[in-house]
Amino acid sequence: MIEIERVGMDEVVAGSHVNHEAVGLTREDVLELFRLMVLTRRLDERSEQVQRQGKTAFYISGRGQEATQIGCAYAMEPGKDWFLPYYRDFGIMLAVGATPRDLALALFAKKDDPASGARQMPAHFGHRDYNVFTSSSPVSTQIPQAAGIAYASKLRGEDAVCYVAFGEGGSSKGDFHEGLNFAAIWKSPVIFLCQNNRYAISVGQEKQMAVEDVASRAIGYGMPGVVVDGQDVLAVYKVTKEAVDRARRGEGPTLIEAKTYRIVPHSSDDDDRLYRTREEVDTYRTSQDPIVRLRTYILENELATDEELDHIDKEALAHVDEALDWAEQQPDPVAEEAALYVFAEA
Ligand SMILES: Cc1ncc(C[n+]2csc(CCOP(=O)(O)OP(=O)(O)O)c2C)c(N)n1
Ligand SMILES: [Mg+2]
Repeated sequence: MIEIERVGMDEVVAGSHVNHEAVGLTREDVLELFRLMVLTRRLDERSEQVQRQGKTAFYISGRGQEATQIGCAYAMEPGKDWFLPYYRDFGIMLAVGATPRDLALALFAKKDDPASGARQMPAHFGHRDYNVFTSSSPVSTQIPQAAGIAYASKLRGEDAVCYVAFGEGGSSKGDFHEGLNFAAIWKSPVIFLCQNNRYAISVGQEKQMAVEDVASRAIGYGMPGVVVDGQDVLAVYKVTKEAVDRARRGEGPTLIEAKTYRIVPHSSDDDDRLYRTREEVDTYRTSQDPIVRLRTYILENELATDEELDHIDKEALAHVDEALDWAEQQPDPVAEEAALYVFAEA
C-alpha cells in the first residue's frame, strides 16, 4: 500500500523544518542555496522592470517559488541529468548552470539566445549545454515527453534522472495522466515536480480539482507521492534527494508536490487584485517568503552574519545588472533567418 509522505506540512515555522547537516549539506552548501535563490530573485525583479520600461515584450515570473526550484535542482546532477522546466523555472535554469546573460538574451529576444535564437516567447527555456529541452507553450506537454526521455535514457544505460515541472493547474490535463502512468509502468527515472502555487492564472485550486493534494494522485499510478513545504529549501532538497536516489537505483518515478505561492501576478498581462486579497499575498511576501525563511535559518544557526548575507545579495544584483545591460546591446536576429530551424529544408 503506497502512502503519501508529508514533509514540513504540520506546522508553520520561521526557518526550516530540516537541519542541513541531517541531509548531508555543509555550511557552504547552505550559502550556495542562498546565493542561487537571491540571484534568481534579483534577476526576476530586474526582468520585470525592463518589461515595464517597454524594453521587452512580456514577462512571466517565478517570484516566491525560489525555494522549490533551487532545493529541487540542488539534489540533481547538472550535466548528467535531463531537465524539462516550465515557464517559471528561472531558478532551475540558474542552478543547472545557465548564466544571467543566457537568460537575459532570451528576454530581449536576441540573436544568440541559447534557448531558441529568439524564436520562442520569453521563459520558454532550453539549453543544449545543460541538457535542458526546449519547451512548448501548451501547458503540461512536457510531462509525457519527460516520461519518454527518461525511459530512453534508461534503455541507453545512462545513470541519468529526468526533472519535469508543471503547475497544479497543469496537473488537470490529460498529459499528466498519460505521463505518470507511462513512467510508473516502465519505471522511468523521473522527478515529477508539481509547483503548486494555488492558482492557475485566476482559477483557484478548489475550482479545478476535488482533492487537496495533487500528490495523492500518485497512489493511482503506483508511485510514491510526497507533499512538501515549498517555501523551505532544505525540505525540498531532502525529498528530492530521496526521490533522485530511488530513481538512480532503478525504482522509478516520484511525484513531488511543493506547496508554494507566486507573490506577483500570473504575468505582465495579469491583474491579480481581481481574484485574491492583498492580505493573502502579504504573508508570502514577509514571514513565509522563501528567502526570508532561509535567511532566518542561517542566522538562527549562526552560519553567516547579516552583513555576509547582504554582501551575497549585493553581488547577485550587480551580476544581474551587468547581464541585462550586456544583453540589451547584443545583436537582434536577422529577419531573413526567421524560418531557419523552424521548417525543414526541402
Ligand atoms: C493547454 C493550455 N491551456 C491554456 C494555456 C494558458 N495558460 C498558460 S499558463 C496557465 C495557467 C497554468 O496554471 P498552473 O499549471 O497552476 O501553473 P502556474 O502558472 O500557476 O505556475 C494557463 C491556463 C496554455 N498555455 N496551455
Ligand atoms: Mg498554479
